[in-house]
Amino acid sequence: MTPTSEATDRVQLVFSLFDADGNGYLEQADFDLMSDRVTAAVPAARDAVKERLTASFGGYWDTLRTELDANGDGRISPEEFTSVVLDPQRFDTAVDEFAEALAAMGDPEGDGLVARSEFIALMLAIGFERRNIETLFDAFGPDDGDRIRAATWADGIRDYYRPEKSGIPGDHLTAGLSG
Ligand SMILES: [Ca+2]
Ligand SMILES: [Ca+2]
Repeated sequence: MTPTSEATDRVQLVFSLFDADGNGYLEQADFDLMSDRVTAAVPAARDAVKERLTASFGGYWDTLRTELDANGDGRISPEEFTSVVLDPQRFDTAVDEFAEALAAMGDPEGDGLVARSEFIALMLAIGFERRNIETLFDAFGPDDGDRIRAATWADGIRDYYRPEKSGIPGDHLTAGLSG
């Protein structure tokens, strides 16, 4: 399958953000940094929800290392990472758990809804641009109380990684980026 250019842009953005220490490779340390940052973004979230998100970051990293580290140096280069969009089913389980765990962090009351403030806090912690985060939230169709369904967000995260998709809400996150 040839990924859409939008899918390639989305995945390149993920690489640049998940390279939390900016050394050009994905490593365990990046996921530890990212995990600490994102779980701190919603202090009201229950410990079990934070622990689930921490575990999902760990599972995500384990999957990347197992599936993508072609040269076995314990880190993922940008070239190795491009396989994410070429063979997405290998990552479905990790992405699915990450999507559910992140959306749950945005719903500290457990009512199935995510308020704009929590959504922005979590997405800023991951490293997305604030303007694009706001546009994405609007694209998810917030209700009169300015909340979206947690399930809508989780679906949006899964779509973000789909190589065949273009014109999805998640494409707002790559707006204004070059390359
Ligand atoms: Ca790194
Ligand atoms: Ca490698």
